[in-house]
Amino acid sequence: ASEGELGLQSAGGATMPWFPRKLTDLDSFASKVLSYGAELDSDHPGFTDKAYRERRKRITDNALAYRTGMALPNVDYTQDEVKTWGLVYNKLTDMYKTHACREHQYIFRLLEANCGYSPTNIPQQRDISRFLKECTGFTIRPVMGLLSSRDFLNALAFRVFYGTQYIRHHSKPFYTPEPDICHELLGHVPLFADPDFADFSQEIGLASIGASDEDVKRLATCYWFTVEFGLCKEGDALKAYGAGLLSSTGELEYSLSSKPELRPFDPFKAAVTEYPITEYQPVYYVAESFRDAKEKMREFAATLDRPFSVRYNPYTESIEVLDSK
Ligand code: HBI
Ligand code: FE
Repeated sequence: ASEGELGLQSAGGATMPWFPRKLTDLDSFASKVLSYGAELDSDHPGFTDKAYRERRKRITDNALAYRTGMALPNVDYTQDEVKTWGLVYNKLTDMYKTHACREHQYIFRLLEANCGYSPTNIPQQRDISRFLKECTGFTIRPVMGLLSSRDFLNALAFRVFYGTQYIRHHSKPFYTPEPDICHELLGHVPLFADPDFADFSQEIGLASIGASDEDVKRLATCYWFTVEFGLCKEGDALKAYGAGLLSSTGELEYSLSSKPELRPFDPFKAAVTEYPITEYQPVYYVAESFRDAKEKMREFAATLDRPFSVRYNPYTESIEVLDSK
């Protein structure tokens, strides 16, 4: 097998995992989905619903056809889809007042004013991406489903977020085993408009570029305990900023109850903490602030085993490799 087939490339005599160098290199990722991809696994509520599967396929075909520079595909959501969205939207936005961090609450109002966020309308990626670009330079692009940790994190180095465009099955409006628009648009999108959070996310992304499989796993675990399930301090109070919490009525309530164990965010510790993926988290990490989390993440990234360092050049929209650390 050639190096290309093995996903390796060489530079300066060293072999490193392949990684995207320019924005258009991300085009190939949309079709590289893991389990809940083209075919749904059997524990998915939509597994036996033929109409749901066909609908989902039509939406993911958009992602398959999308290329950098094209207009982002709009989806004409059905009344039933909007109804599911409305149920989730109303219940979550009610809880945000007391449970969401102030950044999320502040940006959520901007999304209502600028991007069509409302209980009776599902916002479109095109409007969201334009908004995020103006706030922090982040953009969103469509994806067919779950990507590998490496592909997903590598895109964050470019300030690119892969978002699904389909919605969970209507039979279980408050449950989904995979990301869907409720998770992406209500949970993730608001924080990518916050400058410190955007920096933090890109920091994880840059560290993942050309990293070993072990280091990608450590970074994905940090991502899990922050971007997905992070809590943060707000004076004496605790608030949620993780998208997995902000898109789950049940876990959002639970995470701020006295039940789970709380630990101060430390990427060296978080990176090697075991976690369940099908039940509520027994442990949450609490960040002092996004800026503090970013600085800690940078210190952690500097200790990872990589014979080169990288930076993102926003003018050329490409990754530059710097030979020595
Ligand atoms: N893929 N499409 C998509 N969306 C995610 O949120 C996502 C992913 N792949 C991996 C992942 N998240 C994380 O659990 C970490 O492994 C990075
Ligand atoms: Fe997510």
